[in-house]
Amino acid sequence: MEKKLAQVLARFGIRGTVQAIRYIRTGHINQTYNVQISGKSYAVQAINTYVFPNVDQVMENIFSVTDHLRKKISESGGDPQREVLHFYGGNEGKGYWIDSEGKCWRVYDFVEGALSYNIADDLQILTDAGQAFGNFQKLLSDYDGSTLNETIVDFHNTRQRYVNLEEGIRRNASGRLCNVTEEVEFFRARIATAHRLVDQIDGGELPLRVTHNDTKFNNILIDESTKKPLCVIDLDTIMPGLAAYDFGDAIRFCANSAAEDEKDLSKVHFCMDKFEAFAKGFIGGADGFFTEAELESMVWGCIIMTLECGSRFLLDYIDGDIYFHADYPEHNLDRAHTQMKLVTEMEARFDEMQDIVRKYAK
Ligand code: ADP
Ligand code: GN1
Ligand code: MG
Repeated sequence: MEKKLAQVLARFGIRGTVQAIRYIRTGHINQTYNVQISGKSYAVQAINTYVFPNVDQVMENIFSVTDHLRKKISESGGDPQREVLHFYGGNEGKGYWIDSEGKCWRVYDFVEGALSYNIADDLQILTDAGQAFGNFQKLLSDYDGSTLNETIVDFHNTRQRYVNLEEGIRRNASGRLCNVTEEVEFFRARIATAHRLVDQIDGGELPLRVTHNDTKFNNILIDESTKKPLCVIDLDTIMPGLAAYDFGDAIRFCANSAAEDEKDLSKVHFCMDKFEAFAKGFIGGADGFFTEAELESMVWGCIIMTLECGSRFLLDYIDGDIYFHADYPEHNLDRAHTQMKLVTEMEARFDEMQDIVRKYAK
C-alpha cells in the first residue's frame, strides 16, 4: 500500500519518504488513509465511484465551496488552515487522479490534533457541534445553491427513497427478502411521514438552503486540546436542501445511546438529553436564522432522516451490500434495526422534542 499511496501523492506534487500510514475505518463510503510524508500529514482518499460516479462534479463543488468558506472564515478572524479542508488540484488540476486499476484518488491536508467521535457522550461538545453545524449553513447562506452540482440525485428525496426500496424488494437481488418481512412492513407503515418534507418543499412551504446533508458526528472534527469543533468534513454531498435534513441527520446519529450498528437493541435508545444539547447549539445559536416553518420541521427532520437512513440500510441488505461498507453479512441489517428502534422512540416523544425546539427558538 505504501508504494501506491506514494504514487498517488506524487501525482499531486507531493514527494518524499513515507513515514507512517494509517487506515481510517470510520466512514461508510470512501477509503481514507492518513499518510505522513516529509514531515506533513495528508488525507489520501479513494473516492467511491459507485456512490459518486461523477467525480468532476463532486470536486467542482468542493473547490468552490471550500474557497467560499475560506474567505468567510478569514474575514471573521478564524484560522482557515484548520477550519476548512484544503484539497490539492493534482497534475491535471481536477482534484482527482485515476490509477491504472481505475481507482479514483484525491489528496487533502489532514487536520492534526483533532478527534472525530462515533459516539457522543459529552453534552457540551454536542451543543458546540450543533452550533458549528448551524453555523456551517449560515456561512453558506450567501452561496448560490443553484450553481451546485447534484452529486447524488434525490439524495434526501424520501419519496424517491421509498420507490427505491420497493424496487429493491421486487429485485430481491441477494435473496434475503424472506428475512426482512417485518422490517419492510415497518417502513411501509410510515410512508406518509416519509413524504412529509418533500411535500412541503413542493408546496413552497420550506426554503431550500445550501446544506451539508451528511451531518454525522464523525463528519465534524473536534480540537483535541480545547474540545471545541474545528472543521466540518466529508463535503461530497453539499447541495441545496432543508435545514431539517442537517439537524435531523445529526440527531439520528448523535442522540443514539449506542453505536449505529449495535446488535443488542436493548442498548439502543433515543437520548432526550443529547437531543436537547444538540438542539441548544443548532437552534439556540441560530439567532432568528430559521423561519417558523423550518423550526416546525426540525423534529420531523429527525424522524424522517432516521427513517430514510434505516430504509437505505435495509435496501442495501436486500441488494447484497453494494453501497455501504459492510464488515459482515448482517451489518446493514443491524444498522437498519438501530434506526427503526430510534424512529419508534422519537415517535413516542414527538411532543417533548417539539417543546425543546420551541424553547431554544425563542
Ligand atoms: P466517508 O465519506 O467514507 O465517510 P470521510 O471524508 O468522512 O469519508 O472520512 C472518513 C473519516 O476520516 C472521518 O470520519 C474522519 O475521522 C477522518 N478524516 C477525514 N478527513 C480528515 C482530515 N482532513 N483530517 C482529519 N481526519 C479526517
Ligand atoms: C454515509 O460517508 P459517511 O459514512 O459519512 C452516507 C450517509 C449516511 C451514513 C450512515 C454519501 O455517511 O448518507 O447517512 O453513511 N453517505 C453517503 O451512517 O451516502
Ligand atoms: Mg464521513
